[in-house]
Amino acid sequence: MSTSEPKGKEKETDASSKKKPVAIITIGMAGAGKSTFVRRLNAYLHSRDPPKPPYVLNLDPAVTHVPYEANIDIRDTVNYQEVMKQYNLGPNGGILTALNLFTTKFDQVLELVEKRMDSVDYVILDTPGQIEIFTWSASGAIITDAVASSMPTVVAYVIDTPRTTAPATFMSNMLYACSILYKTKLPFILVFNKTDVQPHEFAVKWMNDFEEFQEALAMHGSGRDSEGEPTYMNSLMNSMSLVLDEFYKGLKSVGVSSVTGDGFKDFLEAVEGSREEYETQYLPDLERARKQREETLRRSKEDSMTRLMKDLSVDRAKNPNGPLSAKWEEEEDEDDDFDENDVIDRVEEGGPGKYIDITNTDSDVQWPRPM
Ligand SMILES: Nc1nc2c(ncn2[C@@H]2O[C@H](COP(=O)(O)OP(=O)(O)OP(=O)(O)O)[C@@H](O)[C@H]2O)c(=O)[nH]1
Ligand SMILES: [Mg+2]
Repeated sequence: MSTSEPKGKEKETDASSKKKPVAIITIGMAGAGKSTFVRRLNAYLHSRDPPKPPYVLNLDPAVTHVPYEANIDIRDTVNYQEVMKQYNLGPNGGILTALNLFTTKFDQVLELVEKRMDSVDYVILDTPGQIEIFTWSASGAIITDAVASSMPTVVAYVIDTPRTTAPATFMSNMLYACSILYKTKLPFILVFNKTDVQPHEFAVKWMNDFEEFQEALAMHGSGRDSEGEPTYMNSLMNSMSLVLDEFYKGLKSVGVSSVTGDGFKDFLEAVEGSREEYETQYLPDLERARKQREETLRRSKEDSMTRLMKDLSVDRAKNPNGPLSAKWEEEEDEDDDFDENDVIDRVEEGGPGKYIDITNTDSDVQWPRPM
């Protein structure tokens, strides 16, 4: 059953159009439904009255078919197959290197996004299938920080609900979410996807009441070894559930179906709530960290200058003609064997989020590829 909102039923606040757009970074385990979620969110925003076309970025270099029209697509800048060949890499190393190469051009991405700041309300980022490539790489951190310093940003952690009904799987997924939250420190929304297959009420129950979760744990396995003692795994999970209880307190969670469109209204409400959270919590922290960094940098610069001046005076005393004969070495042409392209906005001419509705068709749509 689809509960996607009919046109014209939702009230829009005009004030929000004057605000900066919110960036939604979609993260989740492989196959959790990130790309389908981005496709549905894109369709949902287009169907609003008035339409709110988002600015969409695909950061997955290895995907062969993107089910939405991305404004910026990493595949236009870096050829992942070529990277694998040139650098002798396997698939994951290839994706990671492609992302690293793209990150070196992320200033261009931000420039393109900034050009559209006034006309879009949401900037959506779809990340590579292998979650750790984005969450545990330097480039993932650089991209996240760069986006979060330019606009309100929220992490949408997409969960494959039918695959997390087992308490142990649920817990490992939540621990992963927890580690991303503490790493990025950004407002965080747990998105229980695929609710058309498996409603997410069980997860809400487990998050609200850890005794319910412990009961589920006990029911799921015997939880006791041959001598009747709780198994190591069971004790560990029981203690972990207490830790996670703290983590759940500051979290928003919604259930969605990226196939039927169910729950997307709730998701956008959670995003608006996260904007406030970003402004009241993340921004002041960011400002504090920036000041601290600047201060450290200033001190280290002063320190280096003093040492440099000292060294120069010693050199001059030793060799008065030295500086006159010093010559810069001629700059060598950088001969990179891998050729990257500049970042392009695919729909620069057509306005933000030029959109083709493919949400109700299973046909294999061939997206136009830039030459
Ligand atoms: N029933 C159902 N299936 C879904 C839903 N969302 C995604 N799927 C299916 O889940 C599979 C994976 O979806 P993707 O969107 O490719 O997932 P992903 O996280 O982007 O995958 P990778 O980028 O490869 O990690 C596809 O077969 C989707 O059709 C949903 O809400 N309901
Ligand atoms: Mg994907």
